[in-house]
Amino acid sequence: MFDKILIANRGEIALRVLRTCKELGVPTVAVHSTADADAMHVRLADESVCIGPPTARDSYLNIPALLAACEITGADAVHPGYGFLSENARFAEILEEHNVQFIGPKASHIRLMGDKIEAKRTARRLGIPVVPGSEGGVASDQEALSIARDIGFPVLIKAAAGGGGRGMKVAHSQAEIGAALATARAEAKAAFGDDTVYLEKYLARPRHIEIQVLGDGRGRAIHLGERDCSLQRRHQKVWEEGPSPALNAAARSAIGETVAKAMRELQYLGVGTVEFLYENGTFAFIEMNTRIQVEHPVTEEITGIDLVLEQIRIAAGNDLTLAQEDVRFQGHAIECRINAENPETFRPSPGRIVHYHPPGGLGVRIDSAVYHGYTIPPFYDSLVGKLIVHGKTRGEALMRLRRALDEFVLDGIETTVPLFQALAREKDIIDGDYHIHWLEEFLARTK
Ligand code: MV4
Repeated sequence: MFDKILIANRGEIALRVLRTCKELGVPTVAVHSTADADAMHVRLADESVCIGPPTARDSYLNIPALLAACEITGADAVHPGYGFLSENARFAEILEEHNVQFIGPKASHIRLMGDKIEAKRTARRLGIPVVPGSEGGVASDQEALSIARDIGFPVLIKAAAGGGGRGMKVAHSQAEIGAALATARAEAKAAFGDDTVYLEKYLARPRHIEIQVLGDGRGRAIHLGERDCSLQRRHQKVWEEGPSPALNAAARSAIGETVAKAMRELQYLGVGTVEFLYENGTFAFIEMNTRIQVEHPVTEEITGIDLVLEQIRIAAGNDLTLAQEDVRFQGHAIECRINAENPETFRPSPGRIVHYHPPGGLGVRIDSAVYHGYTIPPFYDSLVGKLIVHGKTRGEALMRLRRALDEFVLDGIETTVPLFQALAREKDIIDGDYHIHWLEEFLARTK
């Protein structure tokens, strides 16, 4: 096991990693910007190092400062959390060059999945169903048109360096394809410095279902079921749950086994999430994330497996000891991302928290780093905490969610709690009848 783990992150995920380190008995180092001197992760870590000014580029993304912090404290491993440097292959390599273990996948796999064309090519080669479209990048209007005629309109142009929805353009007909291609290319060039684009069949109202995987880098890999993350706004997930209301046990193990087999072949190491669009009973791969995700507690609640513990054990060179048969899915979990935002306009609402009393009781988990009197700084994302409920059935989880939300006291700032109180009482949500555009349509009609 590692001698000391440095956590290159802040907020609730820094705390989440700290908790597992404490359970493992591994000493921890927190890093923080000058804006985060009062943060909970700094208080709970064994040691802390200030790594720079508030701007993330100068602190949480500052690789030389992080290396210096490892050197000063003697940390022999770094957990990157999510966001920041978590999917930076170069960071993983640099740590390795300095004999510090990156707690995450092999740099080659991070790089592979960062290129959306290569990721899709790999998925296809490994037998994972993909969205119909171009084999690689599209070079010309003629090529795009020819593929679009083959697969049928509408089509979607995506950036190879993209992901997260930036630089996507829909073309509904032949007449729109030239402009869509030009706009997508220009946006991709501006955003990522790479104008490579590819083309896919546009799926109108799919669900977003992602499969959690775990591999040891030596050919053992399992799946931990799925999360349904269809409820999102502007590509920000809002509500995630598992199992998906759209799948039965047979569909789950079929797609799960397909993905696990692919990860064995790839010799994937660490945790990963394989993202699909799901429409008319069909899965179509879009992307793979090579980090621990915000919504990982949904999987932890339904499997009882500590994903951060597995990440650390595997990064330390241990074999995967969990077999697929050991994974038993129990009940249903729902996560709500509570943001410091106006629940109607979604305008950020940083500031001081006065009166904080989070809900508790059976089946209620709060992953948050805020406390009574804490001031949320304006420099980072607006996640205040995650409320995760678990129940024997989806109905019980929903009942518990309504109860927990009504119990929540978090004053001094605006939060999205009222949005979740409304969602947990909506018929379509109660019926599990939603897709990736449902939330934005709901917000437009209740405005
Ligand atoms: C799509 C799609 C429809 N058809 N691909 C958006 C983010 C990026 N990760 C992939 N995205 C989409 N790709 C095809 N072929 C619709 C989306 C999409 C979406 C996907 C998942 C969750 C929310 C979304 C919201 C809008 C569009």
